[in-house]
Amino acid sequence: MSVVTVQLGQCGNQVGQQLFDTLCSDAALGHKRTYRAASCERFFHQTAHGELVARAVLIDMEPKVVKQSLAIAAKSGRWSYQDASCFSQKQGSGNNWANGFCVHGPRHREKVEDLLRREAERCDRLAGFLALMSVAGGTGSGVGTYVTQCLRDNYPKSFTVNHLTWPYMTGEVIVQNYNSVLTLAHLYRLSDAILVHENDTLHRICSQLLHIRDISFSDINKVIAHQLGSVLQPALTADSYGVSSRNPLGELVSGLVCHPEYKLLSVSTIPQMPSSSLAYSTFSWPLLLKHLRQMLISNTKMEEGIDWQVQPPSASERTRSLTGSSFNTSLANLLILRGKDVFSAETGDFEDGALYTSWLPPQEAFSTWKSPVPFNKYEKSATLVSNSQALLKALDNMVGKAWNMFAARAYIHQYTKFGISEEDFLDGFTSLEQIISSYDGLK
Ligand SMILES: Nc1nc2c(ncn2[C@@H]2O[C@H](COP(=O)(O)OP(=O)(O)OP(=O)(O)O)[C@@H](O)[C@H]2O)c(=O)[nH]1
Ligand SMILES: [Mg+2]
Repeated sequence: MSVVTVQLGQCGNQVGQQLFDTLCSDAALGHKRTYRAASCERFFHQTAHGELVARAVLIDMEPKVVKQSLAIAAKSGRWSYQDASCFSQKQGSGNNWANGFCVHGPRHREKVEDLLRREAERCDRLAGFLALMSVAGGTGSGVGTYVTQCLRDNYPKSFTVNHLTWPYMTGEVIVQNYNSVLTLAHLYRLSDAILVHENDTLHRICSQLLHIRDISFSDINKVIAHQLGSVLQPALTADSYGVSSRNPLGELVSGLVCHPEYKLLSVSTIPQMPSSSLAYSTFSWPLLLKHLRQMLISNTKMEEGIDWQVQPPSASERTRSLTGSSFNTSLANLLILRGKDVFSAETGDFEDGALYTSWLPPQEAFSTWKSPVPFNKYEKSATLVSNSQALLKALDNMVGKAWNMFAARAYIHQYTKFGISEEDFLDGFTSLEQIISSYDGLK
């Protein structure tokens, strides 16, 4: 089945371009023809001359980044975008969600829907839509939310998954927390699942694990693409005798989002290291999985600095609700393993009931996908997609800062002038407070 990717705004377009590049080069490395064919069917269509064209729609309100994405893809010589699948205008949304959602979105609805329809019709079997965007700017967040609403209206039976890049906490955009609150509150009603990468975490991975000095968005986007690619490339949904996953978005949603109140998914991958070190490193499944499990329960988002003190609560501590404050309780986890000897990897430690909320049995809460094909030059790699309390602190922080600004009535007029009222803000705060309290209450 095929996924239509929708790239929105600067961040969405830059992340998307890197994602397709990673998917394409990984599929070319994969020795198995079936893997390559399945990956291509999922993310590319082929021209009569056999050239790979991304199944993507590129949207931005300013022309520069879309143009750059087209040029970089064409220059790769391995794949390209279709010019006719792009939509851009002359001026961005000025970091204003309301401008994107209330003005640009509705104004260009027809044209954008037409592009989406054409791309969907090009798929023999449509798995769903993957929308890529940042939450801090105006186009990705505002137009992105509007487009997600259009997808929901026009394709009610297809899966829609949003990938969101969260801004640096210290932030470049003064109103980033307003834009984030409005995006998240709306997407929670529209999207099937919300995958999140935080720029702060990605930055730390680049500096501490990949040893990059002058970190650029391109470096950061490679990390996102690596992690997302390791989720989305073909895999078997059970053991060696299992079936090949057909719909990565559908299976992601059904495995991880069992309740509409819990849709926030975080991603961690292990190992991650400079490509020059890969040839000299060997990994063992037990060690990789031991580290990944501890990263999960201690909510350490990368291998460096794992807190080994954090342990799951005992049965009696759970009954007395004595979960340590640093213990990260999960609702559901999906573990994706790729590479050598993958079917010998023992994943039982992730089925420990103490990791999960008491209202879901661990057999329901935990799933694995496996592929013997090494991913993106890593002999072995493990990625965990987790519906857990991992994003709770960052979300609470974001909402708190937005609330403080709102209480001071700062910049509100910039939103009301495009049609977003104070009531709309209050509705957003109420929904997110509810989500925070639900995740906080996971025991
Ligand atoms: N990871 C990552 N973050 C990015 C990238 N480009 C921008 N950002 C982040 O995205 C936020 C700004 O949003 P943009 O995507 O630039 O904004 P936009 O959607 O183009 O909206 P307008 O420019 O307001 O029309 C900030 O938090 C940036 O840190 C990128 O390529 N990668
Ligand atoms: Mg922009």
